[in-house]
Amino acid sequence: MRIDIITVMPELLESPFNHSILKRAKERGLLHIHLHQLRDYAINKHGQVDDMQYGGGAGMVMMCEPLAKVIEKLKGERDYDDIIYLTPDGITLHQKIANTLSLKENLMLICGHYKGIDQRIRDLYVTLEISIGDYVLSGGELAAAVLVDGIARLIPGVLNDETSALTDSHQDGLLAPPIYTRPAEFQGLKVPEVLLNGNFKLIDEWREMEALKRTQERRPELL
Ligand code: 6GU
Repeated sequence: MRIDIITVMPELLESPFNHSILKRAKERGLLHIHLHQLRDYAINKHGQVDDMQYGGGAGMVMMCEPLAKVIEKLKGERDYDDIIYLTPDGITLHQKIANTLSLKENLMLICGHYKGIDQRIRDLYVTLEISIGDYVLSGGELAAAVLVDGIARLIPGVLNDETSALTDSHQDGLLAPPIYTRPAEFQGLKVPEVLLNGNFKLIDEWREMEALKRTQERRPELL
């Protein structure tokens, strides 16, 4: 999968993709991330990419021309499955969306800043608008990092134990059950007996029950 990210702050996105699973995905050639500095497509030599909004009001708007220029350039080089704008008024990111996007070949991500981008770029180019939750971030970069992480770990071959994504919270519509490792007793708290006896049928049943219980307690609307 190739992901092109358009941003005025590429430095903010360099580190998140160079650790752990995403790093491995890149090293295995399963994920290619390309950062594009929007200011390289600015309307003048001052690197201007934003302007005041029509109708008045506080906050700058990211202008059409620089965005159109970089989007057109990239579109001329390959076909994109989706051009995604990260925005708090998009659809809320959900595991199903991550699953779907993990099967794509080429994605383009646009990170907004200030008040956001000119509506005409959304009308002309954007095919999917995603928010990562009902709260406000100061830009789309951290949301893009969240989205890329959520997608990349689902690309076939990225996770070492192929089944491990299947038991994540949310993958089967339930929260994950409690998990334990050594020691068998810590500060008086014992690992549940069922996990120690090697009866995998019982263990599966226990995990299923605990997942249901946890979901019922914390996120009943998921059931
Ligand atoms: Cl995608 N962008 C910004 N700026 N804030 C957000 C968001 C995105 N998702 C939730 N809050």
